[in-house]
Order: sequence, then structure tokens, then C-alpha cells
Amino acid sequence: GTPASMSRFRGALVAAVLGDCVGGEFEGAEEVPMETVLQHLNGLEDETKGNCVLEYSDDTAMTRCVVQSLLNRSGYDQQDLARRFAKEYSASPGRGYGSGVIQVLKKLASPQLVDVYQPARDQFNGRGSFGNGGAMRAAPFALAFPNLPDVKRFACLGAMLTHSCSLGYNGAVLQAMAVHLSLQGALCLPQQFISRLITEMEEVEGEEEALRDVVFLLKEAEKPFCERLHRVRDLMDRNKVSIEEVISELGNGIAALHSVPTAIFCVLHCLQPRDYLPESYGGLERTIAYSLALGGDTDTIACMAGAIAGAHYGVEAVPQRWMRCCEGAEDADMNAARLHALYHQTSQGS
Ligand code: R7I
Ligand code: MG
Ligand code: MG
Repeated sequence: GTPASMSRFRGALVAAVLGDCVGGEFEGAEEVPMETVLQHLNGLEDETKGNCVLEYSDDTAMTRCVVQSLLNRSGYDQQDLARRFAKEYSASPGRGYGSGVIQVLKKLASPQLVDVYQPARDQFNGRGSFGNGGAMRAAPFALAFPNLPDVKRFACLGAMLTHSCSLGYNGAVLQAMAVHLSLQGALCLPQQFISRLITEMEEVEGEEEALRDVVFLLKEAEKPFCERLHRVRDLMDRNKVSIEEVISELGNGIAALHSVPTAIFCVLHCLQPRDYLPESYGGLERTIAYSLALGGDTDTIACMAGAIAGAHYGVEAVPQRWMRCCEGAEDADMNAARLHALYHQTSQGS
């Protein structure tokens, strides 16, 4: 499709929901054989099963808050978004939220709260969370703002409502940038895509705040996301890469640092057919299946990879039968069209 086409917006938001819903099955599993993944996905296509419903988790619940807030406020409004997070959590607390972030969401519900970023700063002895909860909901920022500086700035602020550690919010910046570039068609040149992300993250991680946080967090490189993106590039260049190597080089965990570069790798790796994936699968299906086979934080990695891949392949690549099984997929499709309008309105206005 053409850059920033409606199909790409719909693909991004719908595939993110799919990744979350189908990935929920394996979240936290240490090893997931590809056979088991394919069985799970084939099961979705079995019409005799009637309407199976896979529920979405916190990943989609919070993404929906971001989408609704951006649409209702025609841009980023921290008070409004904070209120929506708090309200959503109190209405459905059982969506599988991270154990730390629950504290933040409870504090955000307080009418006396003056600074909406303060509860996030209080997390983990004042260091803030490095979880991937900011990154998992970052895609809508790329679908609302046409200019990269806006995407970076608002993805960062939107993440800081719950994740004040640079390793948390910079994961959100990276994820939003990947969706932004994919929406422009940048995945047609994978080498340039990864190089561009590295260049952008060099700048993001060069900022003083980021460096200060990292000093606390032992054993990481000075620019941790850049270092991981270099590993992504090395793995991309190799013919054969085992699942074990991907996990040990990039991670599959709940930290943004151990999941956002992994999700980006899943998308890049699945641009081509792979012999351990069905020939009948297109790139989007390959990406989701591969993300699940890594195990670990499967709903979140598949959700993030889904958003990036969906923005590349477009909504036509999303299997109808998968979509019908996933709670919230129809809603995501409709909201994507509204974000498309906002994005193009913003691009004319500025
Ligand atoms: O990041 P967050 O919203 O969790 C998102 C994940 C996704 O996989 C969702 O699908 C859902 O399952 O949860 O929630 P947080 O509670 O902020 O962070 C997640 C976890 O990371 C925490 O519960 C901690 O175990 C860990 N963590 C930390 N541990 C020690 N020190 C995050 N930051 C720290 C830290 O600074
Ligand atoms: Mg989840
Ligand atoms: Mg998860």
C-alpha cells in the first residue's frame, strides 16, 4: 500500500489486538514448541468450534485508553489519559496487569492528585518501572501524529504516566518509532529500517536523563537500546538463527529492554518465508506465530510485533478467522479509521 494508507492504520491496530489475544495463551511459558503454536492458531480457524472468544489483556485495555484519549482530545492530554487508565483499571482489574503498575493505577484514581506523573516516579524506590507496560500501548501515538518528533515526545510522556525509568519510557519511544517508520513503508528496505532506528535511538539515549538512570541499573551498556538494536542487526544478517539464540541475545521478558528489540526482530525475521512456518502463511501470520514460539512475555511481544507488522502488511493480511476470535478486534478496526482521519488532519494543520 501507499505510505500512511488507511489499510496500514487498520492493520497496525487490529494486529496488535490479535497478538495480545492469541499470545495470552502462552504468557509466561518457558518453552513453546512451534507445533503447539501452530495447533493453537489452527484451532482459531476451526469453524465447528463456534465463536471462540479470546479475551484481550492489559496491553489492549491500555492501548484502547490511549486511542480514546487521543481521539477525544484531538491529541495528547495527560490528565485525560491518566483518568482513563485509572477508570479502566477499576472497571476491569483482572486483565493481567503487572504487579507494580497496579499501585500507580490506584493512585491515578485519586481526585486530589496534582501531578499525574508523580505516582509513576514513586515506583521501585523512586527509580520507576522498567517494565514494558509503556511500550505495549505506544502504537497509537504513531497513528495520531504524522511528525516523528511528536511521535517520540508523546510516546515518551504517555509512557511516563506509569513508567518513569528511562528503560521503560525509551522502550515506548522505540516501539512508536518502529510503527511510525513501518507506516511509511520503511520495512521494504529492512537494513535501512534498522539503521534508522539505531540512529534515532542514539539521540534518544544520549539525553542526560537516560544516562543517569542507567548508571543505577548495573550491567547495562551506556546506550542499552542501541546495543540491543545492533544485536538485532547482527541476527538479521545471519541465515540460520535458533529460537534459543534469539532469547539469549535479545530476551523475551517483561522488561522493555528485553522485549521491544525482540518484537522488532520478530517482524524483520518474518519478512521472508521460513521453513519451520507453514507455506500458506503470509508475513503477518508468520510474525505472530514466531513471536509466540519465543515464549516468555508472549502477549506483549506479539502485540508489539503485530502493530509494527500490521502497519507494513495492512489489514488485508489479517486472517478473518483470527480476527473473529479476538475480543476488541472490531473496535480496533473502527478506531484505526478515526485515527487515520486525525493523522491526516494534523498533517494538514501543521
Ligand atoms: O510494565 P508493566 O505495565 O507490565 C506489563 C506486563 C506485560 O507483559 C503485560 O502483558 C502484563 O502481563 O504485564 O507493569 P510493572 O509492574 O510496572 O512492571 C512489570 C514487572 O517488571 C514488575 O511487576 C516487576 O516484576 C518488574 N520491574 C521491576 N523489578 C524491579 N525493579 C519493573 N521495574 C522494576 C524495577 O525497577
Ligand atoms: Mg498483558
Ligand atoms: Mg505481557
